[in-house]
Amino acid sequence: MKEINIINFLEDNDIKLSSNFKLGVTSLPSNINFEKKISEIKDKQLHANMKFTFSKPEYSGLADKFSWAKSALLLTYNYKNKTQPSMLVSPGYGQIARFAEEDYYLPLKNKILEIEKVFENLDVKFQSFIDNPSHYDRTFFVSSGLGWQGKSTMMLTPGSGPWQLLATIYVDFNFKENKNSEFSCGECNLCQISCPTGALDMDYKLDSNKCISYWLQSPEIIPYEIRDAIGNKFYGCDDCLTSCPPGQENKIIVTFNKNQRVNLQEIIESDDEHLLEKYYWFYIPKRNAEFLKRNAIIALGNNPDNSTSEFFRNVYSKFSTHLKIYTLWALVKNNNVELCEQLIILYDSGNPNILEEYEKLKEMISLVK
Ligand code: B12
Ligand code: SF4
Ligand code: SF4
Repeated sequence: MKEINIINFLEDNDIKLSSNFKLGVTSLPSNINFEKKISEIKDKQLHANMKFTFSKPEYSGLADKFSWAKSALLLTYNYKNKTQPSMLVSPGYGQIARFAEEDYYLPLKNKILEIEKVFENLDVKFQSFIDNPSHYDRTFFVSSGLGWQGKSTMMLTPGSGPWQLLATIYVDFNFKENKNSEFSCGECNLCQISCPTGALDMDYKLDSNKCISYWLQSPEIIPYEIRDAIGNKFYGCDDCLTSCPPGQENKIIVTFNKNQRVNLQEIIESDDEHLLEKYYWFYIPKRNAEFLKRNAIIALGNNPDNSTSEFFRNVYSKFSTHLKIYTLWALVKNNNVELCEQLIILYDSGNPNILEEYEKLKEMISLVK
């Protein structure tokens, strides 16, 4: 059967792809199956017990899911502008990773909807996936010629590097396949050196147990050494992306993007509903705003300003035990053991969880005293 070029097909159907979008095609069946690799990560416990694609690797990792599908389209959205974020965040402020500075999945979803409409009108069967637990989004990236997988595990394209989000459409239509690209990381290992926790010490494998991006989305209690490594990060981590040379080919202008900086005291004092609405596109465990406030307390502990201790003194009594635990850590971290002890005596001398935490903190206190 005659194969159609996807770009011509979209043009004929009045769909324009701006330069932020790239599109690759893999013919199906493809014989690609990532089940083994995803299971290997899971078996070695590198997935930190996350569910997502790890729940059913035999399905999420399978490229040939649908017997009716003849092609898989991989659409990518480059969310990087011609500017680089500055790492210099003022005291009292936290950082949001670039993929989450606004809802960048929205332009991708809208473009997918536009393409779906064309298939609908032509009565062609399709199935799309974007950041869906049932589908490993990186499946067709290499086979459709868009680039390669880096040692950071990120999918990279010359020019946009890792700064891209991925979506897939399975379709019952024969499109002309793209060729595999022949790029690689070569001898580079800058992402591995830049990762503050050593989460990328094994080439091409991420140990999520050490990944800051994972911990800032986790409902578990964050270990002390990870809290230290989080620095001023409030949501997401970009250290293995900012260091990646293929993402730096544009002229770099260091600038502040206002959407990337957050006033941490404001976050901590915000109304829960307001926070959930403001950051509706964030992955927040159980949609509980408490976890965003936890992240903000850690970032403030690592990046305090002159008013931080006084602020914690004023808000402490209103906090849940969970947030108090992080606040006490933040005070000890900033050498304010006296205030830490005062607050416990004042409000929590009968709270076994706080007393237990204080025992652990004493080890830290012996180091800072
Ligand atoms: C779970 C998840 C996470 C977890 C785990 C990430 C991970 N690397 O697995 C956490 C919370 C840590 C995370 C963090 C981030 N994520 Co995330 N995440 C996902 C999700 C939901 C599933 C990923 C998955 O299935 N992992 C399973 C493991 C097994 O896959 P893998 O790491 O790619 O492993 C492969 C390699 O190890 C490879 N391999 C093994 N040995 C070898 C050897 C060689 C030589 C080679 C070449 C390969 C290789 O085989 C494995 C299987 O293919 C996807 C969305 C989706 N539904 O797919 C988004 C996704 C991967 N995340 C994305 C983003 C943007 C991020 C962050 C950048 C966000 C941020 N700034 O904080 C970070 C990046 C961290 C990093 N270095 O990966 C994008 C990545 C886009 C891209 N360009 O690759 C995705 C695809 C979402 C999307 N739709 O765009 N994420
Ligand atoms: S996201 Fe941050 S912590 Fe995770 S692997 Fe990349 S640099 Fe390391
Ligand atoms: S920083 Fe270097 S090694 Fe890491 S993903 Fe980018 S090119 Fe590959």
